[in-house]
Amino acid sequence: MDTKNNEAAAPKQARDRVLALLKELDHHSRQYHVLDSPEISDFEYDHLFRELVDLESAYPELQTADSPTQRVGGEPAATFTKVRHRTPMLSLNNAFSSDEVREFGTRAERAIGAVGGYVCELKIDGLAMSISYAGGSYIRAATRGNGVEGEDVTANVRTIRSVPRTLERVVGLPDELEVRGEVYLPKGAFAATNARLDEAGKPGYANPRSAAAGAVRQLDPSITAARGLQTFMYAIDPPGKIKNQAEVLDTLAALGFRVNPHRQLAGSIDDVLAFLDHWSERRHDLDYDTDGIVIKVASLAEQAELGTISRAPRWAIAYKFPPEEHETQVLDIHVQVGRTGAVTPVAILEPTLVAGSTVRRCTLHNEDEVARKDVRIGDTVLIHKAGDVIPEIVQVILEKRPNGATPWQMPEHCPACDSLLVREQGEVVRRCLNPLCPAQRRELLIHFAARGAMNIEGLGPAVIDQLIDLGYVTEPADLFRLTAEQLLTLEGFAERSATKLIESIASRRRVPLARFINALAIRHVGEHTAETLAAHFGSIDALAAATEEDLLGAEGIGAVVAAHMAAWFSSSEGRAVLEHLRAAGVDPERAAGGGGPWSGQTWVITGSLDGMSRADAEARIRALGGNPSSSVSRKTHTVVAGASPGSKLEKAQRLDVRVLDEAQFVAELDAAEGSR
Ligand code: 1X8
Repeated sequence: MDTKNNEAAAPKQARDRVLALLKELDHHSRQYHVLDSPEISDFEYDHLFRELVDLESAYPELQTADSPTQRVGGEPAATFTKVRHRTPMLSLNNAFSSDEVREFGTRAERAIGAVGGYVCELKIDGLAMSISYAGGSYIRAATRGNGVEGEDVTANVRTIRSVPRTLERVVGLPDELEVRGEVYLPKGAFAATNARLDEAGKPGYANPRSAAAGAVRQLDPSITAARGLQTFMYAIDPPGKIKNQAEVLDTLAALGFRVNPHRQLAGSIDDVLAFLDHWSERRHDLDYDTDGIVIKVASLAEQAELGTISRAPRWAIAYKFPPEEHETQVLDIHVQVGRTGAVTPVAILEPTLVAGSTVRRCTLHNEDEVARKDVRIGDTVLIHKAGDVIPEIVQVILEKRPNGATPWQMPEHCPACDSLLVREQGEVVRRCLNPLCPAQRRELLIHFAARGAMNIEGLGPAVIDQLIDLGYVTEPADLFRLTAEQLLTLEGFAERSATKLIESIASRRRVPLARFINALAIRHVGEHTAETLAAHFGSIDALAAATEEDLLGAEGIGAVVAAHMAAWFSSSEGRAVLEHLRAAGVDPERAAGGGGPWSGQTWVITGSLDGMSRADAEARIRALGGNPSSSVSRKTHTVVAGASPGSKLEKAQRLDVRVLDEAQFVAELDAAEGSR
């Protein structure tokens, strides 16, 4: 830092603080922008940043050229090619209160005399992206990176359905242009991504933003494609004849982009504040995370007049919603035994309203996590919801810790059956390995009856608990032997409801194979994996007879899942469960995959086909027992390369997978269909 000319001007305290802030911000900026794993909230980061801005403006001699206030964001990661943006992608100054929003308006008005109006838009908590078009065709996509240079993610962004490959014609726009906006993951897709990762035994993402960053940064575009990314675009560069921001949004929509419908033209700052108030309350109702409101001077001419200072425009500001963090108390820490025996500590909380719903408990994941956060019974803690969905303890408020609170310890024995809990090497969870453990049996039965599994209507946890307590049911097969007389002894059952439940159970003797496989609750096998296995093996007998090697031959089944499956089907408990179900008359439907001449084969179509639609081609593959897929791997049976095939063809060639052109494909289809 060059401070030698002004040694005396800034007090040592300020100088030390600036140094500390630079170091801290640099670290967090790298965690966020480069590594996609932030350690502090955006809100905390913004506050540190703001403190630095304030110190630098009070003591300009403390400002250095490499201060984060002088640039925009972090460095791009090394694996993607760098791309220079046509004009820098700016970042926005933040406002944390309505007073600061008013000050923004006052400053703008003072600078140019009068402001004609503002446009308010939701600030999407995603990844800023710049997408280039030439002659109406998609050319390139780049992340924001450091604002000047980003990463080339053309192949990945091409997979996002709401990004048009060709633009609708709009008069008055130049031939070459960049559009800008956010790429994000809807809350539902975030939950699905984490469920799949969990199923595969991999750690999930902390929030939709990092999940979106992870999806955009995949080296294999077919993984990106499967994650369900979405976009909202909000800027055009250069804007051609467009006069104001409302017109920018309308033009983007006319070009074929997805544009957020929630926007407000505001004549005055008071109107702006009404919009902020409205969305502070309503933002949790949306299917995506929004962390604030972007307020822009509407007229592009006024924007140009206001200009940009170093890193941010003077014509826009981001109002940040206060973080939804709440204090509550840890009343107790329970340990919960899951259906696979995994034991999870759960904090029982003083009920608290967070992000639109009441939180009463939250998972502490595992004993290491409890130790890392040092959560103790009686502690006051700060909680929030990751991705607005999953409640989490952010931190313990140590000043409020009661005297005598002791570190929490994981019990040595299962709380339900008292058998010794085992932590296997390399695992973070302890497990109860007793197959007869009542807690596991209960979870297993609940899972068996649940919506994604056998889907037995009217058979929820409360009924299952009573059935277990009364000794009517210990394993899934027992459900199919229940009588109406037995049900009448349960709380809340009458003649009609008892008959209805018996009928609803009986109707589930025949279910699609994938449901049945999922219902067995084998470790690492969830809905998605069950679908794959059903399509590949076709029948429960084929699956039960499969060796570990056979299992590895199914698309997307890795070594861990294959090992667990094989072990389950050869264990005496697993066999007993199956045999008893069979004896009770449960007979899952055969999956289409088992039948035809192409059963067990995975086919991938890339590029476009002349003679038929992709949907028709996939339907014909399926009808022959094959499994159409969107991603190429070593296990792919054949890749069909249509016109202008993508990277999947290259990958097929690299992996030595069989490739057919359209004519060969049609010939094989015809031959196989004839042979049926
Ligand atoms: C960032 C964002 C902007 C908008 C929405 N979401 C964001 N994350 C918008 O203008 N609608 S503008 C922006 C930026 O300029 N850095």
